[in-house]
Amino acid sequence: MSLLLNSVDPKLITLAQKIFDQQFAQDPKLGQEMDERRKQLMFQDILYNFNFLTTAVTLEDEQIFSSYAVWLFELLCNLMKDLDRDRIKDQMVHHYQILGTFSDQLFSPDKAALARAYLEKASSLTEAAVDDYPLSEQFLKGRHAEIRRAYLSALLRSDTTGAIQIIKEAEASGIRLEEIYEDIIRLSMLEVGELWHQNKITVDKEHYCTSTTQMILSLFYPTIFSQTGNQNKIVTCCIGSELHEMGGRMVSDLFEYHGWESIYLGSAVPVSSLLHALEEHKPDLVALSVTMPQYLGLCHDAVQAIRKAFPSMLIAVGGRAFQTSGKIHERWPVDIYTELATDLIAWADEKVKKL
Ligand code: B12
Repeated sequence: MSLLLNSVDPKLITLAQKIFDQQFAQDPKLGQEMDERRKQLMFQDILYNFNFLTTAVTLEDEQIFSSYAVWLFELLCNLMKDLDRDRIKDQMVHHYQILGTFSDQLFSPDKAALARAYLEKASSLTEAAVDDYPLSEQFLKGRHAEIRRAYLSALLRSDTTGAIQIIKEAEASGIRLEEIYEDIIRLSMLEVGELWHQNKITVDKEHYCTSTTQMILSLFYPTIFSQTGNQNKIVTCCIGSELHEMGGRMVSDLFEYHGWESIYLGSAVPVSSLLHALEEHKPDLVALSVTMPQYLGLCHDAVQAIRKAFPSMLIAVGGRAFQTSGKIHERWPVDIYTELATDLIAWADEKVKKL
């Protein structure tokens, strides 16, 4: 988008410069985010915004500016992939606020009020557009779809209090902990991954979603760790340099909730350390979690080493990596693979009872 500056009224250029300067003065982050090229485009966009606002106000057609605001937001999101949609929304809303304070200089008094109303509408539409992008069918359909949508939306707006509230309300409404874990939190994290993969959210937003979700999981610990035990023990860990530890954590938590004693070793556990822990704790079941397919080889090594050292110990494998394989677990000396932690619990409760 380029405007021929020399064809623009010099008064508008002066006004645009004031708005531009004010936005940079009031928002120190902007200086780091905008290189020279972006600054030039932003300046041109201010003039472009004047144009659209003037057309809408003169014709008294609010939609002209509203449609433009949503279009501009999506354009900027595509142009500034390093910035989060939430951040670009903040920039735009801030811009519309400043523009509103200059409306008396752009319009006659009666039209200035109209301009401010249009700018407010543009701000609220831009706010709504932040999480207006296609979500996967798996995410949108099925049990508790509305709650997970609300949860994801709170996360994407960095609304920590709202995210906690949604999960607490789900718990208070009687939804089972297993369903909160698997239907709401697990599927929301899966969608976070999809959005990151499609470049719709930045790495820092994905990290925030993860750390907030981990904090929210910890809110259940007083409940989880106050269940009466059944003498069964499980050791869970992630193999290789695996940093994805929330799946293993959920497996461990849900077993603890079902009365098992759970020992979770966390992420990136070397096989020798795992064997040491198994020697110490002598669990009924060891559950290995793999998310990244490149650690399947190490998981296979771990399975063989466990079989050799503890021939009668039950071994379960799971995690996203197995879903990307051609049922590789069927060729391994493991007792079971399940997709979900809850399926493993149902199997393990029965199996350990019979042993
Ligand atoms: C959060 C996250 C991260 C975080 C993890 C932080 C943490 N503390 O865990 C961080 C930022 C570290 C990360 C890093 C990376 N990530 Co990442 N990450 C994710 C994300 C968004 C969510 C993972 C998660 O927590 N899911 C929620 C849990 C609860 O679900 P789950 O793991 O599936 O577990 C459930 C079941 O699978 C099962 N289960 C799990 N384990 C077991 C075990 C047993 C025995 C059983 C029975 C069941 C079971 O039970 C759980 C509950 O039901 C996923 C998206 C996704 N689709 O999973 C991407 C994702 C896994 N990451 C991906 C990538 C590419 C990476 C990086 C390579 C990015 C990079 N360039 O650096 C690195 C690799 C790091 C490494 N060496 O491991 C890709 C992997 C693609 C691929 N090729 O396979 C994904 C799929 C994103 C995507 N859509 O592209 N990531």
